[in-house]
Amino acid sequence: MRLFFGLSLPEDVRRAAHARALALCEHTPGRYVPPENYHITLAFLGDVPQERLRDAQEVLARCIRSLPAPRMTLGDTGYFGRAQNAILIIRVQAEPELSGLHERLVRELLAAGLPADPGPFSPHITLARHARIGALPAGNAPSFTAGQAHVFLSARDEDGVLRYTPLCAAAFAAHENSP
Ligand code: 2AM
Repeated sequence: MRLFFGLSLPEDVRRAAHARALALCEHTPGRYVPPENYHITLAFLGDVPQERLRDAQEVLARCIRSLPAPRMTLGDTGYFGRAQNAILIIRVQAEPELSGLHERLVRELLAAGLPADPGPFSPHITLARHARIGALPAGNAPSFTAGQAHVFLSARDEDGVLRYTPLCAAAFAAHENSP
C-alpha cells in the first residue's frame, strides 16, 4: 500500500484553497486535484506492506503526541518544476517546528525499517499537476491550526481517480489554554 503522513485541512481552509484553484484555472490550465484530496504532506513513505501499517501509525503518533498543534497560514500561489508542466501549489507558512517534525518523522521511519523520502521539505497544498503556468493572482490567506495528522492511503478508485484516504489519525498535544 502506498502511504504518506499528512495534515488534513479545516473546512474553511479547504474552501479558501478551492476558491484559489477556481480563480486560477482560467489562466493556468492543468489537471486540477479534487478539493477533497487537499492536504499538507508531512512525510512520504511510498510502498509499505500492509502488515507494517500499524508500525507506521505508531511512528506518527509517537512523533506528534508531545508537539503542540502547529499554526500555519496559506501563503503565495507558486509552482514546482517547469512553468510548462508544473505542479501548481499554495505555499504554507509554518513555524520551524513543522520542518523539525518532518525530519523527526523521516528519522524514525528509517529507524523502524520503513521507507521515507528524505525531502527537501516545503509545506504546500497541491492544487494541480501538469499545469501550464499563467497569471497567479493572490487569494485569501487564512491562518489555522492543524487538528490531527493522518496516515493516508494513496490509491486509484474504480474510475481510475487518485484518492487520498485517511486510514488512521494521531493527535497533537493539547494546547495549554485549550478547554
Ligand atoms: P504533494 O504533497 O505535493 O501533493 C501521495 O503521492 C502524496 O504524497 C502526494 O500528495 C504527493 O505530493 C506526496 N509526495 C511527497 N513526496 C512524494 C514522492 N517522492 N513521490 C510521490 N508523492 C510524494
